[in-house]
Amino acid sequence: MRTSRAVAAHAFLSRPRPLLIGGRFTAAAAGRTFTTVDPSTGEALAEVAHAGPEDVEAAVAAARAALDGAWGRLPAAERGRLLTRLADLVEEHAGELAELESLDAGKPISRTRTLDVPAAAAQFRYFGGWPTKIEGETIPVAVPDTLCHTRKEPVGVCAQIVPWNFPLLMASWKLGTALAAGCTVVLKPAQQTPLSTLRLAELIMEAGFPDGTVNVLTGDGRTGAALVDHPGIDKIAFTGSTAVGREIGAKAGARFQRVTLELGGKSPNIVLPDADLDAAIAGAAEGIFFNTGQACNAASRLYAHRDVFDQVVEGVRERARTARVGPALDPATEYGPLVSAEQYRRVRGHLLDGIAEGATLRAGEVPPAEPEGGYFVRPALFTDVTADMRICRREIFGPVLVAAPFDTVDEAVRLANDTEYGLAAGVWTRSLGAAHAVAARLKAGSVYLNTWAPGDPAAPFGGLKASGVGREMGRAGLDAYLEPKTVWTSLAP
Ligand code: TXE
Repeated sequence: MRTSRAVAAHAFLSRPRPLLIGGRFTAAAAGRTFTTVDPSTGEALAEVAHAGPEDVEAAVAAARAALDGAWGRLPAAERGRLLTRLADLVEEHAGELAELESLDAGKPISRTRTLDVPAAAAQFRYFGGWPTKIEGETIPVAVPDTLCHTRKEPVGVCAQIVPWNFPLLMASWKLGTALAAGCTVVLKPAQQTPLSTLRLAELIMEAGFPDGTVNVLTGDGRTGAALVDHPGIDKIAFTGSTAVGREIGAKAGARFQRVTLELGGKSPNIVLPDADLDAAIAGAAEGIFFNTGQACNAASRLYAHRDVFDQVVEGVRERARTARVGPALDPATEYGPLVSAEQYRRVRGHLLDGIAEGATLRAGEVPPAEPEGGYFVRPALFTDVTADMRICRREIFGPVLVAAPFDTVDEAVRLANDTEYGLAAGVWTRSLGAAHAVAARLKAGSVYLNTWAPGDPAAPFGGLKASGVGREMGRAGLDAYLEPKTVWTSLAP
């Protein structure tokens, strides 16, 4: 077991990690476990319970019992208090959570300390304010002697399936919203990165949430599929690949389950000729290389006006060349390894694809066929690309940028929108008018003007087309966990 330098996380890593079902930490019914690995070294980190169908059954039953019982009866103010308490606990244990996240996901400690963990706490704090503000409406109906009003009720038992690129943050996005709405949850972290969520599960119980309100099942896609297929699930919230999202969306549609899907992207970043080029270059590089490119809203396609193209490419190339790639626990590391050997092979395959298609690799390199220790891939940049190349169309989910010039704004907008995805898009320009005119024409759930990917729990996030269905965070995210019920009352004398 590799625990060196992870001081705060040491105790947590030294024991096998159980499931959370109905308020009890328990081994999987069938006794199965799996190993989670440190992507910075390729070495084993911890043994984790692998939930099977019996565990899914027990967790869904526990979530239903909590919904119909102690959790369902809590006043809204109490739900808010528990969420706020959880935010406090996440902050109190920030050092340990950051270490666990860095070890398990390969995310640089400088980022998990300043971004992932504080942002997770902020989710719970923001959503802790919502329960007492969830109000129905009085409807001015034309029916005589009649009162018509709506109640906003929780959707019910929710299956929440999260990926490995922001394990703690994605869990907190999903949990904060569901719990604020009064739902109960069975949460499944990704098999690559279960540890921070399992520590969060302990904090949830410490905060005082009633047994069964949140259940955590660790396991792989089979565990996720068993959860999705359980008839006791009222809503599914999924973040992951478009392929699995399509499958889940079809199943949910057939059963009339509520569903939100946050899927892949191939987001365009447009640099107009009047842009502040230093800012645009820094934003373009960080937009794709952040989290080693493993972000659904990564700025993976760069379109720069022909007049500034060479300068922008040179700036990004220099940034890629000097980027500090290293182990996650090294405080100097800017970009860590990819999350798994599988992701390493996938990204390597995309790099080979780009070269075979005739693109020019201007920065980065094809790593060895098999990882030597950690799963490191240096930031890469392709030019001489055409829109039909696979590296321009497929989500790579690694630190690989494709860059192409354009001559007119119309051409930039056409190139930007020429994708099956629609998650995010960016524009860099000093002209406020041009920024907003282009933003209005971009088919994306989020548009960033002279910035890339700021976020806030109050701001909705989600995609169009193959990037998903629905929004998370903010009021729009909360609405996805609420059902309006229309109540008619006769006031006839
Ligand atoms: O995703 P999966 P993978 C993209 C990215 C990446 C690719 C593959 O392009 O290279 O997907 O990653 C669970 N029913 N994104 O294979 O399989 C799984 O256990 C129910 C984009 O890791 O979709 C995990 O918890 N659940 C993305 C979660 O789904 C299933 C983030 C995601 O795994 C399941 C991650 C099934 N049949 C990958 N199969 C983003 N939008 O940010 C798997 N799972």
